[in-house]
Amino acid sequence: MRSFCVYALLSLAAAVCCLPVSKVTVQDESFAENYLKKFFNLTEEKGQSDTRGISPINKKLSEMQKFFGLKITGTLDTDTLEVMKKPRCGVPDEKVARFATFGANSKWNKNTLTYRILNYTPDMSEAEVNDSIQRALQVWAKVTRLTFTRITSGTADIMISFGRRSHGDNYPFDGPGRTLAHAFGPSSGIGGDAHFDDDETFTFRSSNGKVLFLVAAHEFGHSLGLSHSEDRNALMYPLYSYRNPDTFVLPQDDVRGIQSLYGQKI
Ligand SMILES: *[C@@H]1O[C@H](CO)[C@@H](O)[C@H](O)[C@H]1NC(C)=O
Ligand SMILES: *[C@@H]1O[C@H](CO)[C@@H](O)[C@H](O)[C@H]1NC(C)=O
Ligand SMILES: [Ca+2]
Ligand SMILES: [Ca+2]
Ligand SMILES: [Zn+2]
Ligand SMILES: [Zn+2]
Repeated sequence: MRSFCVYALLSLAAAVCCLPVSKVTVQDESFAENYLKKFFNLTEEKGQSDTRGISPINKKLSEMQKFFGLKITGTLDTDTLEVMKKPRCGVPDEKVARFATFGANSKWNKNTLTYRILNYTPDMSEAEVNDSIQRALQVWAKVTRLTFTRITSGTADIMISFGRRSHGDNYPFDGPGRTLAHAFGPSSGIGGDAHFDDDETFTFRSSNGKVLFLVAAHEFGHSLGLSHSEDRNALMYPLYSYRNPDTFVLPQDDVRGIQSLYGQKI
């Protein structure tokens, strides 16, 4: 009897240790489908597989895995799911989808732009928000001839606001986590505007929350016409990562990108 118990315990332990650490659930699958629709222009999830049996979802999963430097399996594995759940920018990663939805012009045809802060987040003081936004724009002004002038009434090129869920465009935010902000490429109207998800906690320089300066500097890259970079050190990489805002220097990949649009500072 005693030996049977030990055996039963051992085999139970073996069964537990051999289960996958985390398993892809049905909810994960529909989450992944929405992610691919939002960021990689997945349009027909139930579409025809091609002659090699590859469905539109498998194809988009491979594209996404390639973009993020993951192992290209074309299936929803746990590494892929993990990247999908990371905090990120709301602008699509795939070029076609990005240009159709977030502004078609590649650049402003003027070097003097205006910005206006329409409202404030309760997470930080007004002075901290003003300062974060101003420094985020200077990141781009430092390496080009672009200048940014703040206005406090009327319509600016870059209208900056904080909002939750549905906030007046066709791209509602998603509550706490995942999407942090989005911005529209150069054009009139909503073009150039940057929106921040106020279900996030924004900070001045603490790593305990999302540093507004870093999120804003990334979004203003879009406001000026840049798209996402696959270079994981670039500011224009779509996933958020903390960097010390006091010692921040614009990475080379971003300098090259913005100077290809607006030239160098002279
Ligand atoms: C998305 O992909 C489809 C093909 O699946 C293509 O016809 C369409 O132009 C793309 N849509 C956008 C918004 O880029
Ligand atoms: C922040 O900037 C606004 C103008 O956008 C200004 O009215 C306000 O006084 C500033 N707040 C602080 C605390 O500096
Ligand atoms: Ca605008
Ligand atoms: Ca969010
Ligand atoms: Zn972005
Ligand atoms: Zn928005």
